[in-house]
Amino acid sequence: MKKIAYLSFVAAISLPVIAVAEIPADLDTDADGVLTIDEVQASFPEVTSDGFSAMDLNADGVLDEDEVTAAQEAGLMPPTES
Ligand SMILES: [Ca+2]
Ligand SMILES: [Ca+2]
Repeated sequence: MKKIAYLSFVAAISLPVIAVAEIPADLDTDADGVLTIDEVQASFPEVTSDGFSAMDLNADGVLDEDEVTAAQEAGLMPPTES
């Protein structure tokens, strides 16, 4: 039973649909669904390029909603009001 519950949990968190979109509209000024460093720094000037790189887990130069969520949970980006 325990293993089945675990697999169900993994399946659940693997479905993007389950995740609430966490890209705040007031940060994503061009509304493309990801945050560039310029968009992040517009709201959080204290975020450095090194800090941005730390948040950009897949190093594609932008933060998607998973990376924003992870960054906020890790305290790298201040939580935003929605
Ligand atoms: Ca954007
Ligand atoms: Ca990224």
